[in-house]
Amino acid sequence: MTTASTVTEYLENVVPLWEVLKGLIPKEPAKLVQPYRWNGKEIIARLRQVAKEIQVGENVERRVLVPVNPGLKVVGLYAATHTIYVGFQIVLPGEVAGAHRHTPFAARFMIEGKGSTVVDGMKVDFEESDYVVTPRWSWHDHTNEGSMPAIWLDVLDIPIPRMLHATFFEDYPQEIQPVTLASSLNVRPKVAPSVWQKGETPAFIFKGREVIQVLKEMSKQGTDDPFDGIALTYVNPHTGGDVSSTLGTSISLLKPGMKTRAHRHTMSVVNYVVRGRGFAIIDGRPFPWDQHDILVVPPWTWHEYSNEGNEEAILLAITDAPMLQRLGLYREEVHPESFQAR
Ligand code: GTQ
Repeated sequence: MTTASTVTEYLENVVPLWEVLKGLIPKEPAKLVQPYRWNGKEIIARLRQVAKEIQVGENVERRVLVPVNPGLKVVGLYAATHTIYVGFQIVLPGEVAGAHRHTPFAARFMIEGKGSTVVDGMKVDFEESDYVVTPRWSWHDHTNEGSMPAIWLDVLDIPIPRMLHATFFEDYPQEIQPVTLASSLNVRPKVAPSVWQKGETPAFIFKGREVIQVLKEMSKQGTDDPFDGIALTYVNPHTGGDVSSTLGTSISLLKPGMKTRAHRHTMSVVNYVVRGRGFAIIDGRPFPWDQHDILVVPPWTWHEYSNEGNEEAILLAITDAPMLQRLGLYREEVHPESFQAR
């Protein structure tokens, strides 16, 4: 048999295509990412302990515990999926997480307490269930002026600039930035500070209270999506588009007893359970979930959700749909049996 080593024995760094084509272009996506669930309560409990032992400072840029997909360990990628990074961050009252900037895009969903982040001079205060978007390459530092620890979920597209060899990072010359922009500017959907820079919009925030209120109103009207329950997508108020060029975010409500239909898509999904408990079936495997848990749906993997509790369940969903759509690589498929199952 002819092997790569004989055909190209004397040619360094050359392969015969016919021996590698099936691996290069498989019939369906070859996936490293595994379906997985992390126990959020456990991670948060550990984070609280760690906060007593480890100070934020020069050697600890950010105090964050990072869910790592077991399938990505082999490639040394510390992220939940091949495109989406999430992390549980804690900032204690009076603490400062110093200013820096990086090409990965970031957003933060507050789990508990109150915090502030200054993004390119704009101070954004955020509290439980608020979602703050920090565009790429914008200076940001975090503080906690409250009396309780602030715990939030960081969402970054770290793997994407990494894959594209476009990762840059820079420390701000001082520990924190001066506040130069009124924070109220970023919550009005129709006006933006006239300082669009670097092709990115300023920071913006979604108030959890308002978003959850809309979900509840929709739930009364019965406008359910068969795959996502009652779902809302976060929209960049300055552009009307996705929250970033790579990652999108939506939030959905599942009524008690509600069960979604199975489907699959090329986007991967990281869910954060805002409240409630339920059950997911991902790739035929059962994944019970509870408040604060993180769930991963790998690309092109059948999945469905059900609410097993007596209360409404609310799930935040981070996806890489905006990137796949921009690249013309978004696909989805409904499971053939998912309609008969009802
Ligand atoms: O808060 O700036 O979870 O730079 C990872 C990298 C948080 C942050 C993370 C970061 C940050």
